[in-house]
Amino acid sequence: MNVNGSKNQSDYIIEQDWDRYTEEQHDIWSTLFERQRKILHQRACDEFIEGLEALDIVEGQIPKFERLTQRLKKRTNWEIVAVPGLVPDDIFFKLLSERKFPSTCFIRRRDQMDYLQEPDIFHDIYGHVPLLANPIFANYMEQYGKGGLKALKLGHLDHLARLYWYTVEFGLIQTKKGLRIYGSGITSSKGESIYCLEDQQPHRILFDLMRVMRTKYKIDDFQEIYFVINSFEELFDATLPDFTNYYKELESLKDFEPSVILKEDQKILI
Ligand code: HBI
Ligand code: FE
Repeated sequence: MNVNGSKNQSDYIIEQDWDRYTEEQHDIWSTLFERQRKILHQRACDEFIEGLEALDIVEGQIPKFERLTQRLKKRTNWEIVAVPGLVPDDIFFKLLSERKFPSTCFIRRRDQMDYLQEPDIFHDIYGHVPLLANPIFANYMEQYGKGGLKALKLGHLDHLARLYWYTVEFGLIQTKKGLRIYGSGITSSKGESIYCLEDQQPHRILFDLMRVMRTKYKIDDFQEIYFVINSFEELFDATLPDFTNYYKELESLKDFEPSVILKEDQKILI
């Protein structure tokens, strides 16, 4: 705590305490990893698979944050810091803006293999960290952190949070090999990894920044709409400008339900 009694970044950072993981917990990691390996082959984008390999995130055991940080530092100058759970928005954005990714340490129980609402180490490390080894995506995440701090000051966090949701968490990408997954909420979920690419139900539309920021989302079910980018460069470039004017414009525009499709939406066919 500082002199004003408010909390600092360091109040939320803990030790991973890797030696305390039990055999059962390493086993749960292995089960989740192996399940996703089979599904994500041909479904996740190449950058995700390359990131897993480059960072040596493997099936055998829960990764050690220290080793991940060593490897990430060399590639993109990111590091992993351990946190107990969700951290307040200002702390979360400050960490990202400093190229520090906050990861939870605990792993879900066996009766929670298919779904849990809060992030655990499988979601945070397996889902998020591989793309931090990609230089462009790594820069996007830092830029998002800086944008987050600005959005908080301007009172537009709700709009910016949708960008994170529909890209970092649930994004799809067009590649030469076809439509692929890059969002961590998908790559860490067995059911949604298949649903997002193969089910006829959800809408898949071309990424458009203002459209994304106007679209509400559901946190407790598969998504009803996915936004598709053409490249990480395109995503980075689209979100590079100062958002102040976008936020002004958004104040007079209405939000969309995730189930709604507009005539100007560019549908991506599967
Ligand atoms: N904390 N540990 C953690 N992980 C998150 O993804 C996270 C958070 N705090 C806030 C937050 N996300 C959201 O505000 C952003 O998704 C916008
Ligand atoms: Fe996440």
